[in-house]
Amino acid sequence: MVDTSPKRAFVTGITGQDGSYLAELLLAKGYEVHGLIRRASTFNTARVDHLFADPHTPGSHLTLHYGDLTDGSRLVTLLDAIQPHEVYNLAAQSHVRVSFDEPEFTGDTTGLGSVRLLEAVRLAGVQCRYYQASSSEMFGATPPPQDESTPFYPRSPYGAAKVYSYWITKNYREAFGLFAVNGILFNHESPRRGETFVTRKITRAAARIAAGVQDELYMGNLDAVRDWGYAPEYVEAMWRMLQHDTPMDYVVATNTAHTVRDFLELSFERVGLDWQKYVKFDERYLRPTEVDALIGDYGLAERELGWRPTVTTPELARIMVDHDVAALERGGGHLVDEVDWASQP
Ligand code: NDP
Ligand code: GDR
Repeated sequence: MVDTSPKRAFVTGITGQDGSYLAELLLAKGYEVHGLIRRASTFNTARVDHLFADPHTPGSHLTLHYGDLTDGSRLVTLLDAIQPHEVYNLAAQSHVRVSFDEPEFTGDTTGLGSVRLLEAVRLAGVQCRYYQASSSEMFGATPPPQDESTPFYPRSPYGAAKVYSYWITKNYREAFGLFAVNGILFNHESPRRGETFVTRKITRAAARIAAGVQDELYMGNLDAVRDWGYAPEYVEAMWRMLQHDTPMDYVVATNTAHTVRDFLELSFERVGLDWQKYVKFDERYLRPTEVDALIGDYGLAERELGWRPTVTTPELARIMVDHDVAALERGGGHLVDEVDWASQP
């Protein structure tokens, strides 16, 4: 008998930037989506609230489950109950600077969390395809351009934890025949980017300074070079990796390079300001070891998956600034408004 029920996906990190775009994509494709959320004393689902229908409503295709990547037995129970066709492991302590403050927690979540989930897949006997959110931070000190054969040289507890997750994913593919892939994604941003990552910190400040509600912006290393793409396009690449006939690891990037200084200029220009009048240096935003330059090569993803980016870094800066200006005019629209994020890492 032909199974006509919708495909089921299990997404960790669904409340994050990528998880929310991936959930949108999967729901649009007709999937039943199950997301893992952490229990917190405040609501942490702002990025997916627009997708969430009352579970009592017929036709609700998004279900959220409490759990945590540090709780392996819960992952087994959940996977056994859901029996997903696809598992996307996006959850992580994802802030590089914070990983120097919380190296052990970062290792536990961003590193060991992956093996807990892979073990849960195995122990629950789930027949599924598995996506691991690997990162260009694994390349660290190895000079660009970086592709799938570039050696890893991580420069932070975060990068080191992601290298572990990369290899354990590959090992489960080879040892147990699991269809498991690593997407090695370079920096990707959007209006849903967390407020303490550099692009959003800049676009949000540009909007606020232009509106007269912020006077200055404290920053760290402006010379760092990054390959910044647009998050909604990158989650499409994740999905394509799991639809391919063979499990392989892919770099996802734009193959272009800009400095943090360039991003400041692009963003402040959009609101008609000269960034140099407002930006000040604060050493608290420096990292003990920095990743100087990340520039990807997405050739393999283009050849094998037919994936290519369309949004350039300058266009990305415009999208993000315009969003932050509009949100401010509406008198809100931020995930969190009352905190002085300019003083956060
Ligand atoms: P975010 O920081 O926006 O989201 C991280 C998600 O992980 C949140 O949903 C968070 O939940 C969840 N999470 C954190 N710790 C745990 C835990 N212990 N158990 C369960 N869930 C947890 O990250 P992005 O969306 O930007 O990135 C998604 C993934 O891709 C991450 O693994 C990141 O490291 C990786 N990556 C990101 C890149 C980028 O440029 N954005 C590039 C390359 C890789 P909560 O909301 O409760 O905090
Ligand atoms: P990154 O992103 O470390 O590349 O990790 P982030 O935006 O935090 O930093 C990019 C670069 O900007 C420099 N920088 C600052 N960064 C922050 N956050 N705040 C500042 O004030 C500041 N000033 C300068 C940084 O030193 C760095 O060089 C992101 C995360 O999403 C990871 O999870 C992901 O794996 C990688 O991208 C690819």
